Amino acid sequence: MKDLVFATSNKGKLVELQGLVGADVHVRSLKDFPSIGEIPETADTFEGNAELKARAVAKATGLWALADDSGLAVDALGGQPGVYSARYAPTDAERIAKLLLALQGVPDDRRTARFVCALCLCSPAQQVVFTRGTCEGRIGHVAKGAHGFGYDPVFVLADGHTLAELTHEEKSGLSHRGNAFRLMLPRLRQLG
Ligand code: ITT
Repeated sequence: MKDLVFATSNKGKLVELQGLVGADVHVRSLKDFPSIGEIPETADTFEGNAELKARAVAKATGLWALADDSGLAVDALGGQPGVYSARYAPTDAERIAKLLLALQGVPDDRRTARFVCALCLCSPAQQVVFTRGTCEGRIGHVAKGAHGFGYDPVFVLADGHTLAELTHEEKSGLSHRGNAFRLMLPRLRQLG
């Protein structure tokens, strides 16, 4: 069985990705490699940041590394918070409050948004491949639901439910991370 390190310290992402991989790959996380520490996300694209993280972790561990960079692009805010989604405010609750305030008075038909996820897989020899997944929706007016993480409670799908009202399995079936991951799966099954 191959070892794969998920280059993330976000527990919500790890839970989602672990559920997607299945039994063929032995998944480790950055918790198994505490000496690696925080990897600065200095790029201005999702792919650029995913690559920085995947390369750093593959280099430090000598193992295959998979990293995601993801975020929320809100049309009425010109695509913000985008790659700055994690840094938009200090906590999930404050990020949601800031987003709802920024969209105050914006009608439903102009609250369209999408989650974007870039995945980068890096080999022990530093070869990289990328996939990208998206998930379309709009920003609601109040937080709803207790599952998921981040902006999930205000991200409303076409059927009116928020992502936070879905189970892990339901979310993975349609999420940006799930979509990017499914595109990466054939490559993960052939880790050499
Ligand atoms: P790592 O860099 O350690 O992976 P992070 O939280 O800093 O963790 P990102 O830089 O990729 O991750 O930031 C993505 C942010 O976008 C994340 O913190 C959430 O606020 C938001 N986000 C991404 N995917 C999400 C999802 O599936 N549901 C809700 N919010 C999400």
